[in-house]
Amino acid sequence: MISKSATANLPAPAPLGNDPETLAADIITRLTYSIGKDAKVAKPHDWMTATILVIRDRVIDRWMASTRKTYEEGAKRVYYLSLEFLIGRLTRDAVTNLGLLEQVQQALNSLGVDFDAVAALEPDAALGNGGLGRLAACFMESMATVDIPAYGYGIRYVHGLFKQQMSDGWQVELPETWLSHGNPWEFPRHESAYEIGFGGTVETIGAETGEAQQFVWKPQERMMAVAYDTPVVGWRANRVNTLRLWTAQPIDPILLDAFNAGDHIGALHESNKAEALTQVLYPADQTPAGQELRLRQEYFFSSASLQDILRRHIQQYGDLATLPDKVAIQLNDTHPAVSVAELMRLLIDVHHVEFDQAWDITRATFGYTNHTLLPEALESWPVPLFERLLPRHMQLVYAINAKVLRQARKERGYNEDQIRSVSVIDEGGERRVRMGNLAFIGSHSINGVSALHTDLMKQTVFSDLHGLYPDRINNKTNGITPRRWLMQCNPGLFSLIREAIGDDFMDDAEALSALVPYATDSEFRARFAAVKRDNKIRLANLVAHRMDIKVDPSALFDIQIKRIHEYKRQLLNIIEAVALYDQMRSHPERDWVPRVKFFAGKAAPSYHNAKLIIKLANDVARVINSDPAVHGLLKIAFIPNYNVSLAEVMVPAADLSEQISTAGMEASGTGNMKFALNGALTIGTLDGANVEIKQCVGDDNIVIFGLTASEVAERRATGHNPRGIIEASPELSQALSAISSGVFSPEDRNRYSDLIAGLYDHDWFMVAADFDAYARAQRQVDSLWVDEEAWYGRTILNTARVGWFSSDRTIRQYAKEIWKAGP
Ligand code: B1N
Repeated sequence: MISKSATANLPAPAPLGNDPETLAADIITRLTYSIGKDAKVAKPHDWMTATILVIRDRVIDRWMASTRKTYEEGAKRVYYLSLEFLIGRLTRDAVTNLGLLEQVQQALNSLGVDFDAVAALEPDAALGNGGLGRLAACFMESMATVDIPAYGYGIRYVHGLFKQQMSDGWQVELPETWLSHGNPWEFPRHESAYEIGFGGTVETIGAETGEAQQFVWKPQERMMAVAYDTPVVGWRANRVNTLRLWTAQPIDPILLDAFNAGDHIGALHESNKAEALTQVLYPADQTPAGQELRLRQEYFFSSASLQDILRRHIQQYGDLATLPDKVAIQLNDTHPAVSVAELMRLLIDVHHVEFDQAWDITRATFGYTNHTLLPEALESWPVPLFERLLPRHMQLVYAINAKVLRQARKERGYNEDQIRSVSVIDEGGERRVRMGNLAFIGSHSINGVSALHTDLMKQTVFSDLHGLYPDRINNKTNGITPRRWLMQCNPGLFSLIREAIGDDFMDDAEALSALVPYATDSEFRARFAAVKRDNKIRLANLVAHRMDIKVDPSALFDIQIKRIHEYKRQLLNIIEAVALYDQMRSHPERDWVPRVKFFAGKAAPSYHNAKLIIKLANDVARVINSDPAVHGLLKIAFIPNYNVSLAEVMVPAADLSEQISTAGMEASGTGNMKFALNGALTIGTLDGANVEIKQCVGDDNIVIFGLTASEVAERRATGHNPRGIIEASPELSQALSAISSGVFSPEDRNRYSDLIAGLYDHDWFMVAADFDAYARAQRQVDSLWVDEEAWYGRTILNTARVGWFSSDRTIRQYAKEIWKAGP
């Protein structure tokens, strides 16, 4: 044991040099003494690990200083609870934010090693499915940038999102193993471990004696949550925050009694069960994943995080009454919503706070962000399951619910329909616990992620809760970090902008507006076009190498990258490609604009239609790409295994960004922001943040089409006749009959008949309803494209006017309006 007096006079760590020579020497030192490799035989992975360790060392002083400062100032801490953090690679991010990119590049050069090659070896940490997880990652970087003392809490999945392979055009899922070479960015914290329980019974004490009753949960199963910390470096490294991910471990790695009795496998049962909990990320993005393991993951990370938060608070302040003054906890969707009941349990059962006070503390501490209104994505758990795993939480949920319903009846005069809608328990059919309602009533702030989405929240799923608590719902339009999504992914554009308008935009993305006058400067337009061309050549090389598809970089690059989902309407895009192909073949004499349609994205493994849409894209690509009749004027490429790193190559190469969801269904979108920032025009519906992007870039610099959210709602309510619409559109009918009759699937002519029949019968996603408008909008894009000068004028205005969509702005709004934290 090291005593306090012995630690008082310890020397400070030796200062670290940041010049290329010192960095090079340190890399060699790490290679030798941390990895145990001679530079002469070191493998590329060894260089990567040594480089990361050297960069990591440069982060640590700032990290410790940030932690110390928060403590000394008694500053409020923000905790972002999320089941997903789609962080991607960290090295380029850290080195850019430290301002050491050039020095590290030179250091490695002097050792005969290429930084880009080393950086490319880092596995892409895919601890998330899509936009929700990537938003959490952008927020982490922005919270460090705008100097908010923040912790991200999540799960350290051993297997992140599956690897997507194409087998004869079908998606096949393979396990992803990002930790197989170790993870030099993380620090295991075996001392930060908490016990997590499941199941068992609740005992009541004090019932007979007339004293205040106490409840003691006796879980049947117990395991440990152990922390792994990753530093998150903010821009210019002013602050370094912590991403703390939990891993499950057994309390007893091996059951000695069973082992000694000869049951060597049974002795490992508990151990295996604990470890299974944090093995894999659920690959269901907005598709139901209602298994018990998911609820276990949710409770596991919520409980560990709350225990950690309370320990830190009590250690510094000694008293839980001050919790809301010093702690803000943001629930990233309903995945951590069981935290509401867990905080109540910890306050009441463990810290002996009285119920009403515990409820006040809870509501004042939590904020809840809703990311979707899709009914199938709104989490709810069968009451019997919830009760079996979390018996004490079930009691608390009933008690909280009773309190809210009493208030709704008494103070607001709610009728029985309204009571049914605000209740945490869904009583229609099998009784279920609604996690959205629990998160809502347990939070002082409920936010949507775009202006339209927030309005729809008030009007639809939460209308009666909104009536009960009219000041709680607010909007925080999403954002993206301009460090990763401009400076790092598009160095050519970054330098061009810097040369033109100076450095201000590096600290304030809205200063990009200084580019507006350059939109009419023909020399600047030409240079902007040249940067775009270089980025397109890079993407063209990628598809040539990876897929053996040849594309012409002077063609219009039209890109749709996101999860594959019917509401996102990749199908609309593919059908339009088929219709265009028909037209090109029937009218070879016309001046067709050369186009490459790129797709990438993963489908939930259980989502049949989404997987079929991937196969269709590949089938259509095969036919069109090899048809000499179109003279290469139309090409299609579905690039496998979409991830953050692939997005970093595709986004800067886009001329056209496809944001074509059925209006009212995409809560915000964030890809739309990345493309606009990198100088692409958007073709899109008035959905999610597209509405606000349009307001920023101006109507002439975006191509909007299709039904509005209220028109969609009205058609769904009054009945929609897709068959009539299809029959009235010769282009659409022809494309649909080609697909459903097997023109693209001669080996299985009925492959798409059900998919297409769905469009004739109900067309829930308004593909038929929006087709003509979409096809017209695409031809309008063609006509804009041919006026090259004007095209680049418009794209420059996109870059210039979307600085507002920086996640720094979003985070400042959360900090000021929800968390009451930060400078
Ligand atoms: O969250 C993003 C938004 O930009 C997107 O529009 C929205 O679709 C996305 C269950 C989700 N909403 N809901 C999810 C993810 C995983 C899961 O298991 C739901 N993802 C979104 C950021 O606000």
